[in-house]
Amino acid sequence: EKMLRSKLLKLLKENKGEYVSGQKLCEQLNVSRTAVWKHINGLKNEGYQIKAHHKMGYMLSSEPDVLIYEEVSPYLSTNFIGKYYIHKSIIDSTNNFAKEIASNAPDGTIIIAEEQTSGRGRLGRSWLSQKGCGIWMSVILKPDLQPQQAINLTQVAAISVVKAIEEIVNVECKIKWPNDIILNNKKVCGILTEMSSEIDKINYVVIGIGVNVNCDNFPEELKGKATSLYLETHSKIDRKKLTGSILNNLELYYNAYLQKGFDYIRPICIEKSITIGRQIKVITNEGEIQGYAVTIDNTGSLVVDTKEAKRISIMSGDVSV
Ligand code: BT5
Repeated sequence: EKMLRSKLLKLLKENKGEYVSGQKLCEQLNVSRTAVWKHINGLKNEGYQIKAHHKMGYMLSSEPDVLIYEEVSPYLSTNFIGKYYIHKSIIDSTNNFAKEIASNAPDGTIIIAEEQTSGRGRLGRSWLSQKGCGIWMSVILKPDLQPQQAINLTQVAAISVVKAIEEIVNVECKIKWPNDIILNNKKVCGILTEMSSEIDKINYVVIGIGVNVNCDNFPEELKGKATSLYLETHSKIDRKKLTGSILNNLELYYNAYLQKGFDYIRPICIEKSITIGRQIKVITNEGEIQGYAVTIDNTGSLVVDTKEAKRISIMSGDVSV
Protein backbone atom coordinates (compact mmCIF):
# COMPACT_ATOMS: atom_id res chain seq x y z
CA GLU A 1 0.00 0.00 0.00
CA LYS A 2 2.74 2.42 0.97
CA MET A 3 4.75 1.51 -2.12
CA LEU A 4 1.71 2.04 -4.29
CA ARG A 5 1.09 5.43 -2.76
CA SER A 6 4.73 6.44 -3.33
CA LYS A 7 4.63 5.31 -6.94
CA LEU A 8 1.37 7.15 -7.59
CA LEU A 9 2.80 10.29 -6.04
CA LYS A 10 5.96 9.94 -8.12
CA LEU A 11 3.94 9.74 -11.33
CA LEU A 12 1.86 12.76 -10.38
CA LYS A 13 4.97 14.72 -9.40
CA GLU A 14 6.73 13.92 -12.67
CA ASN A 15 3.71 15.40 -14.42
CA LYS A 16 3.02 18.23 -12.01
CA GLY A 17 0.67 20.80 -13.54
CA GLU A 18 -0.49 18.35 -16.19
CA TYR A 19 -3.25 15.78 -16.25
CA VAL A 20 -2.33 12.12 -16.15
CA SER A 21 -5.11 9.86 -17.36
CA GLY A 22 -6.72 7.42 -14.96
CA GLN A 23 -6.07 4.71 -17.50
CA LYS A 24 -2.36 5.41 -17.56
CA LEU A 25 -2.14 5.43 -13.77
CA CYS A 26 -3.95 2.10 -13.57
CA GLU A 27 -1.67 0.56 -16.16
CA GLN A 28 1.56 1.85 -14.70
CA LEU A 29 0.63 0.90 -11.16
CA ASN A 30 -1.14 -2.26 -12.18
CA VAL A 31 -4.19 -1.57 -10.02
CA SER A 32 -7.90 -0.80 -10.45
CA ARG A 33 -9.42 2.64 -10.89
CA THR A 34 -10.97 2.38 -7.46
CA ALA A 35 -7.56 1.75 -5.91
CA VAL A 36 -6.14 4.82 -7.64
CA TRP A 37 -9.10 6.90 -6.53
CA LYS A 38 -8.69 5.71 -2.95
CA HIS A 39 -5.04 6.71 -2.86
CA ILE A 40 -5.76 10.05 -4.51
CA ASN A 41 -8.15 10.77 -1.68
CA GLY A 42 -5.54 9.75 0.85
CA LEU A 43 -3.07 12.18 -0.69
CA LYS A 44 -5.67 14.96 -0.73
CA ASN A 45 -6.24 14.41 2.97
CA GLU A 46 -2.56 14.96 3.56
CA GLY A 47 -2.69 18.32 1.82
CA TYR A 48 -1.80 17.49 -1.78
CA GLN A 49 -3.91 19.55 -4.15
CA ILE A 50 -5.05 17.25 -6.90
CA LYS A 51 -7.59 18.14 -9.55
CA ALA A 52 -9.77 15.39 -10.95
CA HIS A 53 -11.35 15.55 -14.39
CA HIS A 54 -13.65 12.81 -15.63
CA LYS A 55 -11.92 12.56 -18.99
CA MET A 56 -8.42 13.91 -18.47
CA GLY A 57 -7.63 12.20 -15.21
CA TYR A 58 -5.70 13.63 -12.28
CA MET A 59 -3.41 16.63 -11.99
CA LEU A 60 -1.17 17.49 -9.05
CA SER A 61 -1.13 21.24 -8.56
CA SER A 62 0.66 21.61 -5.23
CA GLU A 63 2.35 19.67 -2.49
CA PRO A 64 1.87 20.29 1.22
CA ASP A 65 4.61 21.84 3.34
CA VAL A 66 5.23 18.69 5.37
CA LEU A 67 8.44 16.78 5.92
CA ILE A 68 7.26 13.32 4.92
CA TYR A 69 9.73 11.02 3.16
CA GLU A 70 8.30 11.53 -0.32
CA GLU A 71 8.80 15.29 0.01
CA VAL A 72 12.30 15.24 1.51
CA SER A 73 13.83 12.30 -0.36
CA PRO A 74 14.28 14.21 -3.65
CA TYR A 75 16.84 16.33 -1.77
CA LEU A 76 18.60 13.45 -0.02
CA SER A 77 21.83 12.03 -1.35
CA THR A 78 22.81 9.95 1.66
CA ASN A 79 23.74 6.29 1.81
CA PHE A 80 22.33 5.49 5.20
CA ILE A 81 21.15 8.52 7.17
CA GLY A 82 17.43 8.97 6.54
CA LYS A 83 17.02 5.72 4.61
CA TYR A 84 14.81 4.55 7.43
CA TYR A 85 12.52 7.51 8.00
CA ILE A 86 9.69 8.02 10.46
CA HIS A 87 7.43 11.06 10.24
CA LYS A 88 4.89 12.14 12.85
CA SER A 89 2.47 15.05 12.71
CA ILE A 90 2.62 15.43 16.47
CA ILE A 91 4.75 13.78 19.12
CA ASP A 92 5.98 14.52 22.64
CA SER A 93 9.66 14.59 21.66
CA THR A 94 11.45 12.99 18.72
CA ASN A 95 14.38 12.24 21.04
CA ASN A 96 12.07 10.29 23.38
CA PHE A 97 10.66 8.32 20.49
CA ALA A 98 14.11 7.70 19.05
CA LYS A 99 15.35 6.32 22.37
CA GLU A 100 12.35 3.98 22.57
CA ILE A 101 13.03 2.39 19.22
CA ALA A 102 16.82 2.82 19.02
CA SER A 103 17.86 -0.69 20.07
CA ASN A 104 15.98 -2.22 17.18
CA ALA A 105 16.31 0.59 14.65
CA PRO A 106 18.85 0.59 11.82
CA ASP A 107 21.86 2.91 12.00
CA GLY A 108 20.87 6.24 10.48
CA THR A 109 17.15 6.04 11.27
CA ILE A 110 15.54 9.45 11.57
CA ILE A 111 12.40 10.58 13.34
CA ILE A 112 10.94 13.86 12.27
CA ALA A 113 7.84 15.67 13.55
CA GLU A 114 5.81 18.68 12.50
CA GLU A 115 5.15 19.55 16.13
CA GLN A 116 6.48 18.51 19.54
CA THR A 117 4.39 18.89 22.65
CA SER A 118 7.32 18.45 25.04
CA GLY A 119 10.44 19.15 23.05
CA ARG A 120 13.47 18.91 25.28
CA GLY A 121 16.63 20.92 25.70
CA ARG A 122 19.57 19.98 27.89
CA LEU A 123 19.37 19.56 31.67
CA GLY A 124 15.60 19.26 31.75
CA ARG A 125 14.99 22.50 29.89
CA SER A 126 12.25 22.65 27.29
CA TRP A 127 12.42 23.31 23.57
CA LEU A 128 9.57 25.16 21.90
CA SER A 129 8.56 23.28 18.75
CA GLN A 130 5.56 24.90 17.14
CA LYS A 131 3.63 23.23 14.37
CA GLY A 132 4.99 23.17 10.84
CA CYS A 133 7.49 25.99 11.20
CA GLY A 134 10.69 24.21 12.14
CA ILE A 135 12.72 21.09 11.66
CA TRP A 136 12.33 18.94 14.75
CA MET A 137 14.19 15.72 14.22
CA SER A 138 16.33 13.02 15.80
CA VAL A 139 18.94 10.83 14.17
CA ILE A 140 19.85 7.42 15.59
CA LEU A 141 23.51 6.51 15.12
CA LYS A 142 25.43 3.42 16.18
CA PRO A 143 29.08 4.38 15.93
CA ASP A 144 31.98 2.21 16.90
CA LEU A 145 33.44 4.81 19.27
CA GLN A 146 34.33 5.12 22.91
CA PRO A 147 31.45 6.60 24.96
CA GLN A 148 33.48 9.69 25.86
CA GLN A 149 33.85 10.50 22.16
CA ALA A 150 30.08 10.77 21.68
CA ILE A 151 30.11 14.45 22.69
CA ASN A 152 32.05 15.13 19.50
CA LEU A 153 28.95 14.18 17.57
CA THR A 154 27.26 17.33 18.83
CA GLN A 155 30.01 19.27 17.05
CA VAL A 156 29.62 17.13 13.95
CA ALA A 157 25.91 17.93 13.92
CA ALA A 158 26.52 21.62 14.59
CA ILE A 159 28.86 22.12 11.64
CA SER A 160 26.47 20.14 9.45
CA VAL A 161 23.60 22.47 10.30
CA VAL A 162 25.79 25.54 9.74
CA LYS A 163 26.93 24.24 6.32
CA ALA A 164 23.36 23.35 5.33
CA ILE A 165 22.08 26.80 6.26
CA GLU A 166 24.90 28.32 4.19
CA GLU A 167 23.95 26.16 1.22
CA ILE A 168 20.21 26.66 1.31
CA VAL A 169 19.74 30.06 2.96
CA ASN A 170 23.01 31.73 2.09
CA VAL A 171 23.67 33.17 5.54
CA GLU A 172 26.50 32.38 7.91
CA CYS A 173 25.59 31.11 11.34
CA LYS A 174 28.02 30.62 14.20
CA ILE A 175 28.33 27.90 16.80
CA LYS A 176 28.15 28.76 20.45
CA TRP A 177 30.08 25.84 21.89
CA PRO A 178 28.92 23.19 22.31
CA ASN A 179 25.39 23.03 20.94
CA ASP A 180 23.81 26.33 19.94
CA ILE A 181 23.62 27.70 16.43
CA ILE A 182 23.51 31.47 16.47
CA LEU A 183 22.37 33.95 13.86
CA ASN A 184 22.63 37.68 14.56
CA ASN A 185 23.25 36.93 18.22
CA LYS A 186 20.13 34.86 18.67
CA LYS A 187 19.62 31.13 18.81
CA VAL A 188 18.26 29.63 15.63
CA CYS A 189 19.00 25.97 16.36
CA GLY A 190 19.77 23.75 19.34
CA ILE A 191 21.22 20.27 19.48
CA LEU A 192 20.61 17.63 22.13
CA THR A 193 22.83 14.54 22.01
CA GLU A 194 21.85 11.60 24.17
CA MET A 195 23.46 8.20 24.46
CA SER A 196 23.08 4.70 25.78
CA SER A 197 26.35 2.94 26.44
CA GLU A 198 28.29 0.28 28.29
CA ILE A 199 31.62 1.10 29.90
CA ASP A 200 33.57 0.87 26.67
CA LYS A 201 30.91 0.53 23.99
CA ILE A 202 28.16 2.76 22.63
CA ASN A 203 24.79 1.10 22.13
CA TYR A 204 23.37 4.09 20.32
CA VAL A 205 23.48 7.85 20.12
CA VAL A 206 20.45 10.02 19.47
CA ILE A 207 21.20 13.43 18.01
CA GLY A 208 18.22 15.76 18.35
CA ILE A 209 18.25 18.79 16.09
CA GLY A 210 15.77 21.64 16.38
CA VAL A 211 15.91 24.40 13.78
CA ASN A 212 13.61 27.42 13.81
CA VAL A 213 12.99 27.80 10.10
CA ASN A 214 9.82 29.75 9.30
CA CYS A 215 8.65 30.38 12.85
CA ASP A 216 7.36 33.93 13.09
CA ASN A 217 6.47 34.38 16.70
CA PHE A 218 8.16 33.49 19.92
CA PRO A 219 6.71 33.91 23.38
CA GLU A 220 7.86 36.93 25.35
CA GLU A 221 10.43 35.01 27.42
CA LEU A 222 12.22 33.79 24.27
CA LYS A 223 12.00 36.92 22.14
CA GLY A 224 15.31 38.30 23.24
CA LYS A 225 17.28 35.11 22.62
CA ALA A 226 15.49 33.03 19.99
CA THR A 227 15.04 33.67 16.30
CA SER A 228 14.23 31.87 13.05
CA LEU A 229 15.77 31.88 9.60
CA TYR A 230 12.61 33.58 8.36
CA LEU A 231 12.75 36.36 10.94
CA GLU A 232 16.40 37.07 10.10
CA THR A 233 16.18 36.86 6.30
CA HIS A 234 12.57 37.98 5.74
CA SER A 235 12.00 35.15 3.33
CA LYS A 236 10.31 31.81 3.75
CA ILE A 237 12.74 28.92 3.58
CA ASP A 238 12.03 25.54 1.97
CA ARG A 239 12.06 23.17 4.96
CA LYS A 240 12.31 20.13 2.69
CA LYS A 241 15.51 21.31 1.02
CA LEU A 242 17.02 22.34 4.31
CA THR A 243 16.20 19.00 5.94
CA GLY A 244 17.79 17.18 3.01
CA SER A 245 20.88 19.33 3.18
CA ILE A 246 21.29 18.91 6.95
CA LEU A 247 21.15 15.13 6.57
CA ASN A 248 23.52 15.14 3.57
CA ASN A 249 26.03 17.24 5.45
CA LEU A 250 25.59 15.17 8.59
CA GLU A 251 26.46 11.98 6.75
CA LEU A 252 29.45 13.66 5.11
CA TYR A 253 30.95 15.03 8.33
CA TYR A 254 29.99 12.00 10.41
CA ASN A 255 31.81 9.69 8.01
CA ALA A 256 34.78 12.06 7.89
CA TYR A 257 34.89 12.15 11.68
CA LEU A 258 34.74 8.36 11.96
CA GLN A 259 37.45 7.88 9.37
CA LYS A 260 39.80 10.74 10.12
CA GLY A 261 39.02 11.69 13.71
CA PHE A 262 38.15 15.00 15.36
CA ASP A 263 41.25 16.64 13.86
CA TYR A 264 39.50 16.71 10.50
CA ILE A 265 36.47 18.68 11.69
CA ARG A 266 38.27 20.74 14.32
CA PRO A 267 39.26 23.57 11.94
CA ILE A 268 35.64 23.97 10.88
CA CYS A 269 34.46 24.02 14.50
CA ILE A 270 37.02 26.73 15.22
CA GLU A 271 36.23 28.75 12.11
CA LYS A 272 32.51 28.76 12.91
CA SER A 273 32.87 29.28 16.64
CA ILE A 274 31.42 32.41 18.20
CA THR A 275 32.89 31.42 21.56
CA ILE A 276 36.61 31.44 20.84
CA GLY A 277 38.46 34.68 21.45
CA ARG A 278 35.94 35.97 23.93
CA GLN A 279 35.58 36.48 27.65
CA ILE A 280 33.07 33.91 28.74
CA LYS A 281 31.32 32.38 31.69
CA VAL A 282 30.76 28.63 31.70
CA ILE A 283 28.51 26.74 34.04
CA THR A 284 29.76 23.19 34.40
CA ASN A 285 28.92 20.34 36.74
CA GLU A 286 31.84 21.46 38.86
CA GLY A 287 30.69 25.04 39.11
CA GLU A 288 31.08 28.36 37.34
CA ILE A 289 34.22 29.30 35.46
CA GLN A 290 35.09 32.72 34.10
CA GLY A 291 37.81 33.30 31.60
CA TYR A 292 38.98 33.69 28.04
CA ALA A 293 38.05 31.03 25.46
CA VAL A 294 41.30 30.14 23.70
CA THR A 295 40.44 27.32 21.31
CA ILE A 296 38.81 23.94 20.87
CA ASP A 297 41.39 21.19 21.41
CA ASN A 298 41.85 17.95 19.52
CA THR A 299 39.33 16.15 21.73
CA GLY A 300 36.61 18.76 21.16
CA SER A 301 36.99 20.33 24.59
CA LEU A 302 36.88 24.08 25.04
CA VAL A 303 40.19 25.49 26.28
CA VAL A 304 39.77 28.38 28.70
CA ASP A 305 42.30 30.63 30.44
CA THR A 306 40.57 31.29 33.72
CA LYS A 307 40.69 34.59 35.50
CA GLU A 308 42.88 32.85 38.08
CA ALA A 309 45.33 32.43 35.18
CA LYS A 310 44.96 28.68 34.92
CA ARG A 311 44.51 26.94 31.58
CA ILE A 312 41.75 24.33 31.68
CA SER A 313 39.77 22.34 29.16
CA ILE A 314 36.05 21.80 29.49
CA MET A 315 34.17 18.84 28.04
CA SER A 316 30.66 20.24 28.40
CA GLY A 317 28.89 23.19 29.89
CA ASP A 318 26.66 26.18 29.38
CA VAL A 319 28.45 29.18 27.93
CA SER A 320 27.37 32.78 28.20
CA VAL A 321 29.26 35.83 27.00
C1 BT5 B 1 19.08 22.83 23.31
O1 BT5 B 1 19.04 22.79 24.67
O2 BT5 B 1 19.36 23.79 22.65
C2 BT5 B 1 18.70 21.51 22.63
C3 BT5 B 1 17.46 21.62 21.79
C4 BT5 B 1 17.19 20.35 21.04
C5 BT5 B 1 15.85 20.35 20.38
C6 BT5 B 1 15.64 19.15 19.52
S1 BT5 B 1 14.18 19.23 18.57
C7 BT5 B 1 14.26 17.58 18.14
C8 BT5 B 1 14.77 16.84 19.37
N1 BT5 B 1 13.69 16.41 20.22
C9 BT5 B 1 13.72 17.02 21.40
O3 BT5 B 1 12.89 16.83 22.33
N2 BT5 B 1 14.78 17.86 21.46
C10 BT5 B 1 15.56 17.81 20.24
P1 BT5 B 1 19.56 23.95 25.63
O4 BT5 B 1 20.93 24.38 25.23
O5 BT5 B 1 19.33 23.41 26.98
O6 BT5 B 1 18.61 25.15 25.34
C11 BT5 B 1 17.29 25.19 25.85
C12 BT5 B 1 16.91 26.66 26.03
O7 BT5 B 1 16.75 27.29 24.75
C13 BT5 B 1 15.58 26.85 26.72
O8 BT5 B 1 15.74 26.88 28.11
C14 BT5 B 1 15.10 28.20 26.17
O9 BT5 B 1 15.72 29.26 26.85
C15 BT5 B 1 15.67 28.20 24.77
N3 BT5 B 1 14.68 27.76 23.77
C16 BT5 B 1 13.61 26.95 23.92
N4 BT5 B 1 13.00 26.74 22.76
C17 BT5 B 1 13.68 27.44 21.83
C18 BT5 B 1 13.55 27.62 20.43
N5 BT5 B 1 12.60 27.04 19.72
N6 BT5 B 1 14.46 28.41 19.82
C19 BT5 B 1 15.47 29.00 20.49
N7 BT5 B 1 15.63 28.87 21.81
C20 BT5 B 1 14.77 28.10 22.48
